[in-house]
Amino acid sequence: MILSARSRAAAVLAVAALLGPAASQSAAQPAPASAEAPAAPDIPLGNVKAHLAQLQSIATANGGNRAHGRPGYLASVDYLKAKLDAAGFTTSLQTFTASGTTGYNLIADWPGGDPDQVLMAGAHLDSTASGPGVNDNGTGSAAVLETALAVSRAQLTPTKHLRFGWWGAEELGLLGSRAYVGSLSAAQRATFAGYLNFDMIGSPNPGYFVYDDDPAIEKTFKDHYAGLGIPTEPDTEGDGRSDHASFKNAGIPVGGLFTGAGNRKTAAQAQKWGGTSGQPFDRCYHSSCDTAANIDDTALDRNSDAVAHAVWTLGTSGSLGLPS
Ligand code: DTR
Ligand code: CA
Ligand code: ZN
Ligand code: ZN
Repeated sequence: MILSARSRAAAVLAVAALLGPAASQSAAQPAPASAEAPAAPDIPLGNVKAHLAQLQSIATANGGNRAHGRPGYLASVDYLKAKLDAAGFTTSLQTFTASGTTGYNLIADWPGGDPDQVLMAGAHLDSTASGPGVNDNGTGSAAVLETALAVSRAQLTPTKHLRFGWWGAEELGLLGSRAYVGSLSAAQRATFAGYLNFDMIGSPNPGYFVYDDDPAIEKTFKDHYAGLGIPTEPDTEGDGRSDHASFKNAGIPVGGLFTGAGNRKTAAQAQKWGGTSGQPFDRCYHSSCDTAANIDDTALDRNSDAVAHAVWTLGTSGSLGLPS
């Protein structure tokens, strides 16, 4: 399938390779709905951190970043794709052109589930040119990867069709996710039950922000955190500033998690979450010091578990309030 030409100020998109249409997945496992939804696994923090260490090494070996159009970006894609292929996912690389340079989205489909109810989880994989981008957004990328690998370890048979995505060129203006959504036909867009976005989920002075968007998705995250006794707040650093906006603009229900970027933690927030008031959630946001040391392990562990919780809960339910 080839994209029809779309004019955009910042990017000319040309899709070279796309995931197959949803219909082609219906021949896979019929995904019997079990009486009780299986419990989500505890995502091992060590596994997530091992992915971050690899992304840091990739940046170090490639001029200190993993930015769009730089070799560290494609090396990051290669690292994830090899893991997903080995775990039994059907992967595809979608190419697009942004700022005159080829960009890449990595898409991974888990065989089975209802092709007319796609639940997608995603994260941008590019950094800025300023640094390795381990919190922004190695954390979201690694948590989504490890959740996908946990789906494989569990050999999950979800009711919904599970798809995972890693976006290129988010830092240039959500360009990879816009290319992906723009490549979908109206019929394909209508198959999406929801899109879950994870961008910066291990900030070193963390907040626990849940996107205030689709109510059913938001409730899934909030209930999870309430059960752990961890207070959450709606995202405060600007709606529409990550890849979920591309999906929301196409009418797809969205949600996600965030631990904060350059904004400063208030005294009230430090009281409820710990950390340092008056300091940024991530003092290394878009800087060379966004390294493997720029992570709060507890926040990363909790949010990685929350990613898996949402994929399991929403992916194995009937509708849970999501449109079917
Ligand atoms: N898109 C981000 C940072 C960011 C700012 N506000 C939000 C809200 C929700 C998620 C992410 C963000 C970046 O990549 O720089
Ligand atoms: Ca865990
Ligand atoms: Zn960023
Ligand atoms: Zn980001």
